[in-house]
Amino acid sequence: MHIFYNPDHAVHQGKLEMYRGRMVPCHEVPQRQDQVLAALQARALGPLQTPSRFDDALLQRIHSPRYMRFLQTAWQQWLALDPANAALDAIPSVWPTRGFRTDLEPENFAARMGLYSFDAGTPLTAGTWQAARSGADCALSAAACIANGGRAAFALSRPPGHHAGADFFGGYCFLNNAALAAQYLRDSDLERVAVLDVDYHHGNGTQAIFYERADVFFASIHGDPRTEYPFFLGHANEHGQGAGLGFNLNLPLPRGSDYARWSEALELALEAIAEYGAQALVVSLGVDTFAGDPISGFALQSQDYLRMGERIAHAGLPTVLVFEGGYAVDAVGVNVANVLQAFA
Ligand code: SP5
Ligand code: ZN
Repeated sequence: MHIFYNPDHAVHQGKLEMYRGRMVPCHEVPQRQDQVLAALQARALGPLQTPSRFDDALLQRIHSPRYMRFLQTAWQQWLALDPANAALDAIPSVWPTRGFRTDLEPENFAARMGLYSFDAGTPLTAGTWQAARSGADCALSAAACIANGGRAAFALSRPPGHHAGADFFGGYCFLNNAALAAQYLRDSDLERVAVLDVDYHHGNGTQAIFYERADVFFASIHGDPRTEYPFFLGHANEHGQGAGLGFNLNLPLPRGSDYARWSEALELALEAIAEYGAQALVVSLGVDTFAGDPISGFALQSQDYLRMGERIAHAGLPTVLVFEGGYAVDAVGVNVANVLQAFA
């Protein structure tokens, strides 16, 4: 297993996120990645590799130029409002909902924050761009490794990516690492790529990016959006659109689901991926399905991640795994290492 990580991930360290009328400490903390790194090193799962630097043009295969320009310059704009903002994070508070225009980029900074986001739980910090950029480089490095004939590579990147769309951030995500990896594989010789999203939360960003495409199949197992974040996407009747019709599979499950229930959905997802004839697989590997996760509602145990890894490996595809959620800091390392160890 080739493992790529971005050592500078900790420059993105949000302070507070909005929850029920209060600002509460961020769940998506640097310690998450440190824990996974320590667990992987303890088990000697493979060499740790520093990611290569990829061209902006590769990021723009997924993300819009104006969104990337915004992310890159947002912190400077935030400071330009008031130098005292250096002590605070930037958080959106106003959004263009139905009937508003999104074709024009407002001049006002708060308005631009809203144009390019969908929640108030994702602070933008001084280091956000640097960390997201180097995290994307991890995913692209892992994809390049597979495109060059590797069997499996893990992108241990922070911040996560699967909620980020072509031109919006949210759900602790800024650049869609899994989508970037899938696109990189497509731009190599591989004609059909599948993304399997096992994070507790529906990968709305990844789904939206590939929704009208037949060359990337998206399958996701997640908490039912009728009760679970991100609420507004991830239902079972979303099958894709236009050329993409039939290439999107959502498997929402009720809160409380354990591995017996969860693994039935995994069988369905892997059957669909096999039937599609995928030539490579990208796994959005969130471990917030863990029973002890502080913000999620499934009941998987640490041992279950061994079975998960074994079953995904059994698909027999060249695979890029990308780190997503998982907020039980004390268990996140063991759970991710279990998936990777059993996979290998
Ligand atoms: C990548 C990923 O897993 N993103 C998840 C984003 C979820 N954001 C909303 C979480 C709501 C948290 N509620 C706090 C409960 C505090 N006890
Ligand atoms: Zn999640």
